[in-house]
Amino acid sequence: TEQYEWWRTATIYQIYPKSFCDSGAKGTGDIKGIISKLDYIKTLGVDAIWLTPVYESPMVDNGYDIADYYRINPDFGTMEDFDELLSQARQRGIRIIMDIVVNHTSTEHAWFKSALGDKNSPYRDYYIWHDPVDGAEPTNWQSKFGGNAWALDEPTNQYYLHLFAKEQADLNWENPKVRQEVKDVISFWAEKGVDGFRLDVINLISKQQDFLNDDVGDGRRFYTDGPRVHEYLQEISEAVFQKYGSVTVGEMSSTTLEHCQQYSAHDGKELSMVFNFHHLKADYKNGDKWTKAPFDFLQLKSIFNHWQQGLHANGWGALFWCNHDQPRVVSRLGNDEEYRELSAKMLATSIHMMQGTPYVYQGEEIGMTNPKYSSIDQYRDVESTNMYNIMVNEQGVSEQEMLAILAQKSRDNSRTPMQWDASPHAGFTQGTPWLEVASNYASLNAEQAIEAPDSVFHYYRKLIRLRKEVDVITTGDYTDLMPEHSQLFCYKRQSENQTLVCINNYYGESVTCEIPAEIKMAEGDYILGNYAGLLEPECAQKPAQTLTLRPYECRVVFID
Ligand code: TEU
Repeated sequence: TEQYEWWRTATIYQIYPKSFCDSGAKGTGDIKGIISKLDYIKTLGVDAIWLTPVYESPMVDNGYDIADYYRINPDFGTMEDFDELLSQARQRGIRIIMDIVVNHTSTEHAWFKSALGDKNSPYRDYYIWHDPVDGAEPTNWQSKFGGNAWALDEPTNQYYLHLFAKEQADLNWENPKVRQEVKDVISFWAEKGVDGFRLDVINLISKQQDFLNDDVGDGRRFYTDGPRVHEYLQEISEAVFQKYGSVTVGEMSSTTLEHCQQYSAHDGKELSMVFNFHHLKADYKNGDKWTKAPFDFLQLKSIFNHWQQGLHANGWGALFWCNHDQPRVVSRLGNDEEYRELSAKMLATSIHMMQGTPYVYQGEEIGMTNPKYSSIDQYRDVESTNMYNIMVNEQGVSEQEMLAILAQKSRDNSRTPMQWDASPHAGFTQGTPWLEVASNYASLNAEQAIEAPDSVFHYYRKLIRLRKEVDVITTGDYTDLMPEHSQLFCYKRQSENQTLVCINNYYGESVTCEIPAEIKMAEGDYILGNYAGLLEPECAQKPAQTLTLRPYECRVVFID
């Protein structure tokens, strides 16, 4: 509906506060640090900031374990700091989107502390408890962070469910009191003037109530896109999101297109848009994250095709490569050395010309890389350290092999401190950073990127601006022109009065291709490219029968 339209031409910037900017010498970022960088964010040209959790939390999972939804974690600052952030952002025309984690709470939350060990607690039924089966866990479901998903409460001899760490207990959404608490929490932040919400693993909130063993999988089929999830979302949306006009993005774990069409339908009854992760599994071996594998390029394209076509006119998706759970895309699908800048620009182009709302994760806009850690002591993430223990100590994977896997797959790859300048610790903190800065910061940092007119940073500014200027990027339909090509990703966007082609070489070797009949370029029709000179009149050559794309080259062009 009309009032929501702003986010269809918007780009959203994700901040992971712990690693963004420390206003002092704590070694961890804070809200004051974010405020000091608002002008930088404004220069980039984004419309909104998605702030990952800043609530009171023991930080077992860096804030995704919330202990109090109504308080700011003192490590990040105070409620006054937060209000100042809201107002400073608003003065610059930047909206704020908060992260809401309501599939689970921290086991340090007052509700859980009351529920634990006491079957008569008024909060017992806020969580999911089951008796042992044959003296052991009620089901064989696996935690996303490794191990069984149930933990024992000895005094009552019942287990509680935790789909993530054992310090993150799943809430019982069957209980209407829980749903009321969720509405109260979100209303509190909406009342403050927050513009929208990112809903953490929101498609996992409704569990099948028979709690069966999973004979063929890890249990996810019993709670992913579960039986009452759409009903719950409609209930929250009607009570809060629609009332406040909030923009919402749901994080959907292992979801399907059909469900996402419903979550993000244009009637606005559930959410504005969805994150799905299928395209980020193109480098999993047999669906397993904890492997080392090259990415499957044809599969990657076919996943994009499926989602771009499926959500066109029937929903709305977020466009992204990076977040705080994913390795850096330039290290993952591009080349983080010789072709770092070219491949960073190409990868950005190939999703920013699609339909949806792009998300840029802090540091992505300067082409930050994985840090290439070589020792387990450098990692902090609960998932990484759990998986290290399980795979090395229980499954006999060699330490060297596991370190190689972590260097590719660990979530800490994207959580290294933001590289601001060439001063010690990349200008992130006056103290010792909580997680080691990547060693390339002297030559890869925001200060340099701002100074260099052809940097990745200025290229992202162009992409963000183009989305606002070129209608077809927001409205056009989508066709893959070369689905079988093993090196090029070339797609067309078409609306009633504009047609645009985006062609990307995903590899470090040049490639010459026949120009598809659809591409009839006139002189000067290029609107974007990552090699110098393409947009100069003398270089905007009318192509002949063939087109040669250099390593990681991309071009965007209007066609007749
Ligand atoms: O992540 C949900 C999720 O399932 C993944 O992205 C997960 O981190 C990945 O599959 C691990 O391999 C969200 C948050 O983004 C993440 O940071 C939290 O740890 C998680 O929920 C629990 O709240």
